[in-house]
Amino acid sequence: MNKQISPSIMCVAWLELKETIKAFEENGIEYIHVDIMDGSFVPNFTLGTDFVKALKSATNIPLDIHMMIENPESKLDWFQFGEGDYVAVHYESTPHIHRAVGAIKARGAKAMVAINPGTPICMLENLLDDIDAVLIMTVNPGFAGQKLVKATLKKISELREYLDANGYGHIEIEVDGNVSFENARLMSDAGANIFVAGTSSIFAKDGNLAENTAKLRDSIK
Ligand code: S6P
Ligand code: MG
Repeated sequence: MNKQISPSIMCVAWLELKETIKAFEENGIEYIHVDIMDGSFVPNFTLGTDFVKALKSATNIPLDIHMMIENPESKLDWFQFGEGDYVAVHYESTPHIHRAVGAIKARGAKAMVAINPGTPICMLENLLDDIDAVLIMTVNPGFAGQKLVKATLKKISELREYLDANGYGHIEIEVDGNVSFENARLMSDAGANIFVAGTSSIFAKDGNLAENTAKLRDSIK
């Protein structure tokens, strides 16, 4: 499967947003990961509807919108997205996860279901016919700059094996949280193919964006 990079835009130096988006384009970045938090499903607030709208008009890079909000199915309409974009909803965020997935697909976007480190992969079983990707959270959602929850590496390989063995080989696996250059290699070997890149890789202080992107691509090849 194609290995793709999805930088987490909440980690950007805000006053350099425009230049950073230009650098994403110059470096062939595949998605822009946009964290939406509601202060309830996760203990933080971040980006919202107007920011998504502004990003959509600033670049043709598809968005990878990570909804960390309660009952996303009732709020998806507030956000601008469509064909080519990914939208991830958390299994734990609603009793109506299947309805949320349907609402994303009805808009022509690709549906991803996210699971927290403590949620087992078996919870995805009855959603597999309807989704395009699974987002394995490799930290507890809410903040950038956290440490990898090691047990999630096993979840990636078990999920990849299960998908391939059961006719779901087309379903992509995204990983999010402490995707450092070292961890990205382990995640890639385990079967992940979309990598959310934040403070531990693409925005790391010791290199510029082009250098860090090249280093990350080398880790996941
Ligand atoms: C966390 C959020 C993530 C972070 C990303 C940051 O709740 O969903 O997308 O922004 O993980 O990357 P790093 O390398 O700082 O962990
Ligand atoms: Mg995220």
